[in-house]
Amino acid sequence: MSIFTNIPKINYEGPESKNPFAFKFYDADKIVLGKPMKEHLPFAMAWWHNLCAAGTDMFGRDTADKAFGTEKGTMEHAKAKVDAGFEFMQKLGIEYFCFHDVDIVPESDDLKETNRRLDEITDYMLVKMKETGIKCLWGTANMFSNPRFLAGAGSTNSAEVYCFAAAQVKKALELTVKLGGKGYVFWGGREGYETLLNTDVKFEQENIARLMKMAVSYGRSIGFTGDFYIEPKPKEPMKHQYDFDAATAIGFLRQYGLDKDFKMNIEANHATLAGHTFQHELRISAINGMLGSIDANQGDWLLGWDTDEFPSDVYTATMCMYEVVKAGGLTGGFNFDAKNRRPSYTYEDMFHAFILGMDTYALGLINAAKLIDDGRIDAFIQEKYKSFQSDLGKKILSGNATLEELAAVAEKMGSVENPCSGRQEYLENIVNTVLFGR
Ligand code: XUL
Ligand code: CO
Repeated sequence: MSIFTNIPKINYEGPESKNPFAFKFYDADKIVLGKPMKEHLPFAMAWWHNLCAAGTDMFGRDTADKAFGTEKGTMEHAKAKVDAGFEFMQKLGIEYFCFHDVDIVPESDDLKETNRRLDEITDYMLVKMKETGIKCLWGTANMFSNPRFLAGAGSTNSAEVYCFAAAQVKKALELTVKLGGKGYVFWGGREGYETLLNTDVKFEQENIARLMKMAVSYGRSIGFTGDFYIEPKPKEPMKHQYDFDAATAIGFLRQYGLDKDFKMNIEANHATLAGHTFQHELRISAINGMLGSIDANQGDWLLGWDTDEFPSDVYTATMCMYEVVKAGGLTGGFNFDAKNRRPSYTYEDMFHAFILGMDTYALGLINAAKLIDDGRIDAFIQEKYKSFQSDLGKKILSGNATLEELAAVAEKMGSVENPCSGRQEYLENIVNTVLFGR
């Protein structure tokens, strides 16, 4: 049975089109920088926002109908979500989805029953995946919604609660392997603290690392060959979350010997909450060989929380794609961890949102390709650091110079000026010209 009966298959019609149910920029098979757009942009649907979230916030209840003709909280509803999700992805040409365990079934009071439901629903999902060719990008365990995790999952004070975290990770890994997922995500929703008065930070961080180590060893033992990801976020729900940003998470992974198995899943809105640009987080991950996957959304500069909006900011998407292309692409993909605004409550709005996100990233890719082809930004950076190509520069880069030697060079010169202007405005002009010039 079709859910989205009034909505046609979404095709590319080009920027002149006024059809709201068409892509204006995302042209899946169009070749950009040597490969089709769809290969640069493996898009994914987030099960939780698209099929579960219905608009409830701290001030009011659901506005959207995500019952899909069934009663919520039942396995019939879980199956209706699968039907709706696959129809939705097919209509948009989305090839991947991401899920938490509790997105796909109603959680029971008994773990064994929840796991049985998970087996049942993933059997059904596998049938749909075979029928449609749609794949799993990554799976994860929700270790933040259930009250047992009020003081953390890997970071909990209770050894018994820790066992439930372990059980959920174990099951979610099995499901990810069953569905052929490329990645497995840890987002530490309750892994942090409200006050140091009641928190042993060292103890908690070591226990998170232990849980991750167990996950790696179990995952590899059941045939999971993909990447594990940490998804950094500085705050919300906790006042301070341990995976504050990419640099912090990378340091943590190295400290505990997890860096060979893990990469970053960078979310745009989390970057801005950390006081960074999205591009910064991508660059820090890329230069450390840890740019894995992206949660493609955006926040609001006026609001201090995670608004999870669909991406519309073309400058940001351009700089994102600039980083991704330069890093040689992602091992993961672009997961729209984004939700419709609460007043946009219809099925049509769900499609407008994805068309917006996909077109924004297509524009980002087209623009990034233009900036790279233009070459002036790269040329400027080459020029800026060229003094390190001199004999003196090469000596410093070799790591064999001493402070005494370099101080002697400086003393001989007496004074110095930096010969190269930063030229920020010149470069920003180039970006605008490349984006908007004909
Ligand atoms: C929360 C968030 C999560 C993760 C998966 O801010 O981004 O949805 O992506 O747990
Ligand atoms: Co996310």
